[in-house]
Parts: sequence; C-alpha cells; structure tokens
Amino acid sequence: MKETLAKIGKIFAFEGAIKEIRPLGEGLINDTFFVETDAGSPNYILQRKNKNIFKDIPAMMDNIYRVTNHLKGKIIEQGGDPLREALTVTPTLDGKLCYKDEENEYWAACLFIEDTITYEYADSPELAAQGGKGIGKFQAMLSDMTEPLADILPGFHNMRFRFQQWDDVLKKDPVGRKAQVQEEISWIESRRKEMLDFWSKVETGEIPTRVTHNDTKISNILFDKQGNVLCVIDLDTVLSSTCLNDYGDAIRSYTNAGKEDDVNLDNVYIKMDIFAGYTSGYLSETKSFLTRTEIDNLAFSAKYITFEQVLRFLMDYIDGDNYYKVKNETHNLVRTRAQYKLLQSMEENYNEMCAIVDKAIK
Ligand code: GN1
Ligand code: MG
Repeated sequence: MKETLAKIGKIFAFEGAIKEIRPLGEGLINDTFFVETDAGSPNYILQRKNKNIFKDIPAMMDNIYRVTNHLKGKIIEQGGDPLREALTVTPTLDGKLCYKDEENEYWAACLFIEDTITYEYADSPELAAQGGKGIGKFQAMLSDMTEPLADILPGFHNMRFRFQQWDDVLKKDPVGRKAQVQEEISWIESRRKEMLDFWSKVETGEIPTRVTHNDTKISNILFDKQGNVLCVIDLDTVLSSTCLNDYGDAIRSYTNAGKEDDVNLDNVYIKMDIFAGYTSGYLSETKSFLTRTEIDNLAFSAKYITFEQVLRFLMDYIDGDNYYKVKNETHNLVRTRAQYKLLQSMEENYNEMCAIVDKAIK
C-alpha cells in the first residue's frame, strides 16, 4: 500500500515535497489518507473513492467542483476565506479532477484545512446550533445554483428505491441470514407505508428539491476553535434532493446520546436539548426560503432518515456485508439495532419534536 500511495502522490498537483501519506478518519465508504508535505507547503487529503458505490466518479468530482466553485463565489462576496470555508479540489498534474490507476481504482485529492475540530457527537446545544447554522448557510448559498448536477447516486434517499432493493435482497437471502432477523425485518415492514407516504410528497413536488449535501452527519463538518462551523466536507453525495435529508441526517447524528454502532442500547436515545439547539440554528438560516410543507415535515424527516439507516444497515447485513465497511460479521446488525433504538426514541418524543420546530419558527 505504501508504494501505491507514493506513486499516486506523484500524480497530483501537490505543492511541496511529500513527507508521508497516512490513513485518516473512520469513513464507512471511501479510503482516506492525510498527505503531509514539507513545512511551509499546504497538506492535503487523498481519497480512494469507492467505485462499487459511486458508478461515475468523474461525474461525481465534476459535481463537487461545480458546487465548491459556487460556494467560493458566495464566500468571497461575503468577505470570507474561500480556501478555508469551502473545499478546494486539487487536480492531477494534467488538470483532471480524479485519477484512475492501473487497477481501475479512482483517486481524488483536496486541500487539507488546518486548525479545525471535528466531533463524533454534539456535546452541547450551542455546538448543535452552530452545526445547524452551518448546514443552513450551506443550503442557502446553494439555493440559487441552477445548473443541474449529475444524479450520481440514483435513488439515494428515495424510499421507493430502497424498498425495491430491500424486497430483492430479502427474496434472494444470499447468505442465509434472513431467518435470524425476523424481528428486525418486522421493524421495517411495520413502517413501510408511513415512510413511502412521506416520499410521495417529494415525488409529487409537494416537497421541492434543492441542491443538498445528503450526508450531514456531524463528523462531516469542520468547526473552528471558537465552535463555529468553518467548512462542510465530504461532498461525494451532493445531489438534487429534498433539503429535509440534510436536516434529518444531522438530527440522527447530533442528537444521539450513544454511538451509531453502540452495543449498549441504554446509551442510545435522542437528546432533546441538542435537537432544540440544532433546530433553532438551522431555521435561523433557512426560514426565509423553506416552504411551509418543508417546515411541517422537519421533525418527520429525522424519523425518515433514521429509519432509512436502519433499513440500509439491516439490508446490508442480510446481503452479506457488501456496502458498508464492517469490523466483524455482526457489525451491521449491531448498527441496525442501535439505529432502531434511536428511531424508537424519536417516535416517543415526536410530539415534543414537532412543538420545538413550531416554537423555533415563530
Ligand atoms: C456513509 O462514508 P460516510 O461515512 O461519509 C454513507 C451514508 C451513511 C453513513 C452512515 C455514500 O457515509 O449515507 O449515512 O455512512 N454514505 C454513502 O454513517 O452511502
Ligand atoms: Mg460520505
């Protein structure tokens, strides 16, 4: 691997000599590396993108390039620092946004942003409010982006598509795990209708589509040392979809008192003060452009995205662990149960969640 990384490092237009390339982070999909260069030169992030999941990586990189350029234009207008407040894609020496190696693996790079903090969970309502503001601003800056983005992950948060995949995997039961997870399967089936009903509103246009991030978990946000959001990262999933995905997925990660894959389910529940913090920060930036229907569906979107995550983890378990990276053979099942516990906690607190949204909008 070291040799491969050294070879790939030479392909990109990095300033300064490379000192070391080492693994970074806990992403579930791509392989991420930190590229350390000589003192005085910027450092970089290098990623091997997951080609099993992203079928058209050049199109994905083109989306990222266009979105970051749009963001940089806004940041400059607002007097901000475009190199710290938006990702900067680093091209190859011959000017391409990604590189395909001899093994048909795709690599891409961006500038590393120094002096930032990342979190796995929100430790205070204030931090959650800043996170909400950050995603709200991100959506606001992209709200006038009219050029269409390539649909590089068809059906990503589309429940009708997810249920098609689900029905297929259950029919095939490729590794014979279905019999052990009958109870977990019933968690999905008993909510099929309400989840599809929500998605119908997107299909009919009652809920509009916008440029959205689609993977807004807290670890995809860089905070500065004062606790403000500096930059939204991991733009692989920027797509045209409902912005409720971004609110819902953020609530799924910020408010969870436990871990996404917590073995101890007593740790997992929704922290309502964090929910209130995130919601007030998010709405302070977005209430001027969100429609009434979007606002009325915010609380539901948290249940929707958490349910989708239960379905996706369980489906991958039944399928034999082909999608998410796993640390052991029950990892996807552990994730399923932990996310289900979070969903149940949201269901128990749903009326209060709706009341908090109503209060924040007044
Ligand atoms: C994946 O790779 P990462 O960790 O940013 C996944 C998200 C899930 C998330 C769960 C393209 O994101 O949809 O919500 O894991 N990304 C893709 O942690 O499927
Ligand atoms: Mg991601």
